[in-house]
Amino acid sequence: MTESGDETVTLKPLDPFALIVDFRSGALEPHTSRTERRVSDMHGAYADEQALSQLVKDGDPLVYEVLQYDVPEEVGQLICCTTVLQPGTVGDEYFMTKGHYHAARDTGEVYLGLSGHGYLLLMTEDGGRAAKSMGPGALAYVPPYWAHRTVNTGEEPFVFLAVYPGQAGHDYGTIEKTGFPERVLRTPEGVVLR
Ligand code: M6P
Ligand code: ZN
Repeated sequence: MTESGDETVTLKPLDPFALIVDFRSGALEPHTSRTERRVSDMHGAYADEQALSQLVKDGDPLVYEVLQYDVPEEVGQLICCTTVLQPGTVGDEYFMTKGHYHAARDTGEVYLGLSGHGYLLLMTEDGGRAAKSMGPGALAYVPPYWAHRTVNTGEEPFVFLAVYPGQAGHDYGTIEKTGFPERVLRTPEGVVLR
């Protein structure tokens, strides 16, 4: 227990741990949670809602999964997880994560590319925007206040590690309303950000 002024912060004891990350597959062992998102979980995210409905009818493929060894969602903790984003498109738009702001806006995040290729799209509520190319070894910094979404532009799974503060939380609602300024499209000329 630590005391600072009037505030008392209690951290639950947590033993040190070491996990094994398979850079190619994104497997994290052991993990205590696995979140999967299928095409049917992505309504509203892609421009081509008709293509999305067709994909749902055709078997509702997996878009991505997040593997995590859970720690308390508290100040002082760091959450570590791997994301495995499958290759594919909805219409001409590459598979991507939902994307989120942190509920606690003043928290950042670090992404490390492990395998495959894609983009990290970022934006702020006051009009900031950025896109970072991601591949094996790319270390991307998401500053506080920046929403973030990843996109797989390759032919194999795009796998990355994320580390972020325990209290961050996920705000998906704001993205559902505003979307991201850029869409990442498969075109005959190659990958286009539009
Ligand atoms: C990264 C982290 C996670 C996030 C995941 C999938 O691993 O940022 O916090 O859950 O990507 O992204 P989203 O939650 O936007 O679907
Ligand atoms: Zn985040």
